[in-house]
Amino acid sequence: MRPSLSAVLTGMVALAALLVTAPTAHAADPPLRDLAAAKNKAIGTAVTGSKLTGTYGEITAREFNWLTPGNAMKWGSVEPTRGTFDWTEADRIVDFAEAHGQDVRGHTLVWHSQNPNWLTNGTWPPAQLSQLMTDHIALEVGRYKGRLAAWDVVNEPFDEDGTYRETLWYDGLGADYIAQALTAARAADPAAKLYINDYNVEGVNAKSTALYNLVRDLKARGVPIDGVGLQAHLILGQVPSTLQQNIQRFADLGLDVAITELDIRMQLPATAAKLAQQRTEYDAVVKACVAVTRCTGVTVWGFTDSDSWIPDTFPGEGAATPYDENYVPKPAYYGIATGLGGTGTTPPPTPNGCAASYSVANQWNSGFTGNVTVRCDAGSSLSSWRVTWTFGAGQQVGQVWNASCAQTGAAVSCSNASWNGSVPSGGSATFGFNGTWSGSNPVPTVTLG
Ligand code: 9MR
Repeated sequence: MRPSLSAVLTGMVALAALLVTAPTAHAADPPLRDLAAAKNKAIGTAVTGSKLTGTYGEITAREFNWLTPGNAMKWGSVEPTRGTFDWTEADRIVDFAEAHGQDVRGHTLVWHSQNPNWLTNGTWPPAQLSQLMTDHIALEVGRYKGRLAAWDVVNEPFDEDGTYRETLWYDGLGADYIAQALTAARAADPAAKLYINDYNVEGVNAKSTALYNLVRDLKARGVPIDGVGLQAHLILGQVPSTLQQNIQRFADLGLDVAITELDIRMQLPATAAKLAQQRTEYDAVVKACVAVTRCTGVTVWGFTDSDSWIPDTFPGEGAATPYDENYVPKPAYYGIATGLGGTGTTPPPTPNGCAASYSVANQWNSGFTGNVTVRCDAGSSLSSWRVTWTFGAGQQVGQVWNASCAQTGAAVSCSNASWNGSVPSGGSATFGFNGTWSGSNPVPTVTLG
């Protein structure tokens, strides 16, 4: 019997769908640090020393070849009381890095912020201020002599218009504090690369041109300066188009350039479209560095949204880093991988083989749609699952699909539906719900149990 026309068409559509969705074979990507090493680049992250255990420690060790202490080496952290030092956190980070074959970027010696009160509130004649600064540098750089690859010696010396920022240092010592600090750092550790680090200097603009003129003049005068740090605290949709050109002009001065504090923040909720755009932008920033030989690498300012400064500083914004609060890699992670020459198709291992992640897919006046995905690595699987979390701001789960959920107070517990309890090796299951919120709608930490 001849098949009917409609049966033929149905068959053709099914075949076409098969051709389109058939999985393509991709070479697996190694961890980011291996991709970076193959390009002779650094891939770094800011870290909190006290968190370097468990999953946080595993990811830090596996994915990164450079670490920057986010706060641990700042003056206010190491000498909270004059003459009384606390090196615990800083030592922990340096020890961890050495144990895992990672370089450390010291951050930071001379800054206007996060200084101890005794220093900020004191009245210091210029000679004494200069002595305090150079003694501090000699002590801290000397303590880690031979162990740190680079130092952000001076942090954020400029205002947006390219004039010097009026700080304790500038007001007391004039612009010469910068040369004094660099000279003291070189004396304390001749092997460490010395940087000036600032933000909003990623593109060509008044501030980056002031930085350019400064380092050019320092070099001409023989003041020790090895590189500039472009912090790169960026906003989604606003990656400067002149980034690579700007990196190149510093490189052409004979200086190294590092992207030192990359994050790309967005208005919450983080929708799939925004996260996809963020992936493209992470890829573009990394590629701009890879394209310039003297760009040494890229450091992200915290690798997980649970360890990012953004939500506290910019209420309503966040999702700025490559991993979510549950240590599940976001599209941005794959953007870094492709930026470093990887395929961007290989999920990195998940802690314990399987994990759950939560995202707000959509949000309006008083409602939102949440999505939760349970994912297993190759070699791990589940026959049933339960995901729990605690809402932080009075949110309430309403209609649920592809799971059944119960909420008691702030505590939510969701179990698989009859048809999606089994998560195969390398596979995933997703469920969703509509909820209500008011005031704020923070993403909770979810647990797979
Ligand atoms: O990540 C740091 C955060 O934990 C601190 O609260 C904050 C205080 O200013 O400093 C953050 O790190 C800054 C870095 O040292 C210099 N560039 C800007 C970073 C974000 O503020």
